[in-house]
Amino acid sequence: MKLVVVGFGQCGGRIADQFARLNRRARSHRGIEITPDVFAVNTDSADLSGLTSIKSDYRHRILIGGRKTGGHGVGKINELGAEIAKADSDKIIDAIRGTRRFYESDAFLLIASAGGGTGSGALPVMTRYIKERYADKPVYGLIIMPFEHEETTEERTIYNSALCLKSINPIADAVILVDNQRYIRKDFSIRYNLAKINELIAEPFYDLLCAGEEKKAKYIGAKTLDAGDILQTLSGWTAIGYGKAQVPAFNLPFSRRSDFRTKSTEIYKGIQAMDEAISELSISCDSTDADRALYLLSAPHKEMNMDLIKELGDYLRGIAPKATIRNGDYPREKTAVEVTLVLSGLSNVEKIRQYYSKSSVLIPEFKKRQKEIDARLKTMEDVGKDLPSLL
Ligand SMILES: Nc1nc2c(ncn2[C@@H]2O[C@H](COP(=O)(O)OP(=O)(O)OP(=O)(O)O)[C@@H](O)[C@H]2O)c(=O)[nH]1
Ligand SMILES: [Mg+2]
Repeated sequence: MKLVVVGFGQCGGRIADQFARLNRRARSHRGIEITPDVFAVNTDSADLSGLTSIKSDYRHRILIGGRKTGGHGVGKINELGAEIAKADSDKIIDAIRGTRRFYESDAFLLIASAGGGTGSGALPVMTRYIKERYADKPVYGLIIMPFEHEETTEERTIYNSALCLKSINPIADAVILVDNQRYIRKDFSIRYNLAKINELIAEPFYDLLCAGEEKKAKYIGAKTLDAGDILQTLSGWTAIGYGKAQVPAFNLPFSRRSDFRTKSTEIYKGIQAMDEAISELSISCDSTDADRALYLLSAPHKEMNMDLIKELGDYLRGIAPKATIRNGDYPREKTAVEVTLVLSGLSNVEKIRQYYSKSSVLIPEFKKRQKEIDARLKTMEDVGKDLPSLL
C-alpha cells in the first residue's frame, strides 16, 4: 500500500520525517516504495529546518501563515492554526498535486499532535480540503495525544485535543489514535526522547505497507495482505499495535520441522507476539468493541504454517468477537515472529470521552476568565483616563 504522507506542526512533521526514513529503508532493503511523497507543513520555519529526511525544497517543507506568525508558530491556539490552514490551503494542495506518480498512491495519511496549535488546527481543515479535491482517495488521520503531565499543567492541551478530535472524526475515513503516554510506560528513560517514540509510532506501518507491494515470489505468503484489506479495515476510531517474539537464528534441523513440539513452539511464539501487539496498542481501548480487525503475521518462512495463522485468528476472535477479521502472512528473512494488529471501528474510546467532558467544563471557565481579564483591563484604563496620549 502506498501513502501520500503529510505532517502538520512540529510533532506531525517529525513523524512524517520518520515515514520518509521508513520509505528509504523499504527502498534499499526491499526494493519497494511505500510513500511516493512526504510533506511537512508548519507555521514555524525553525521546525521545518530541523527535519532531516523530507526533501528540503519549499514544495515539500511548506511554511504557512508567514505574515501572520512571522514564522514562529501559533503558540498553541489551534483556532489560529485552522484559520491559517484555510487561508493557505491552495499552497498545500498545489504541492500535493506535484507528487511523483500520484495516481499509484492508495490513500493520504495526515499526521499531527492533538494538543498543539498548528497541527491540531490545520489537520482537520486540510482533511476536508483534500477530501473535496481527491474524492476517490481515502484520507486517514494519525493523531498524537499529549503526555499526561501536559494535560495536568496546561488546560489548553485538553481543549485543543477535544476540538481537533471532534472536528476530524466526521470527515476523515479513519483516525488512528496514538497516546504519547503509552510509549513511556515500560521505559521511563525515553520520556524525553521523542525521536525514539516517533520510531515506535511509525514502526507498525512498515510491514503493513510493504506486504502488498512485495514483488519477489519468495516473500509472497499464502495470503497476501494488500491495500484492499487495509482500506476495508480502516474506519472511524482506530488503534494499531505491534509485537514480536525472537526465534533462534540457527533453527532446528529440517528433519525435525514436523515434530509436534516444534509446531507448538511456533504457535506459542506467534501468540506471544500477538499478546504484545494487543498490550502495546497505540491507545487504550476495549477490543470487544472493535467492528473491524486485521492482523499481519511476518516471520521467517520456516516459522510460518497454516496452523499458526489459524490459531492467531481464533485468538483474535476471542478478544474481538464482533469484528470482521482480515489477515495476511508475510514471509521475510528475520529473526523474529512479528504481528501487526489493527483494531478499527471503535465506538467507545475512554480517552476521547474524557477530553470531550473535560473541555465542556473548560469552555464556561475560559469565558469567565476572559471576562475577568476584560474587567481588570477596563478598571486600569479607567484609572488612566485623564492622561494625554502620545498618538
Ligand atoms: N510523539 C511525539 N510527540 C510530540 C513531538 N513533538 C511534539 N509532540 C507533542 O505534541 C504536542 C505539542 O504539539 P506540537 O506539534 O509541538 O505543536 P504545533 O502543531 O507545532 O503547534 P504550535 O507550536 O502551537 O504552533 C505535545 O503534546 C507534545 O508532547 C514528537 O516529535 N513526537
Ligand atoms: Mg510548533
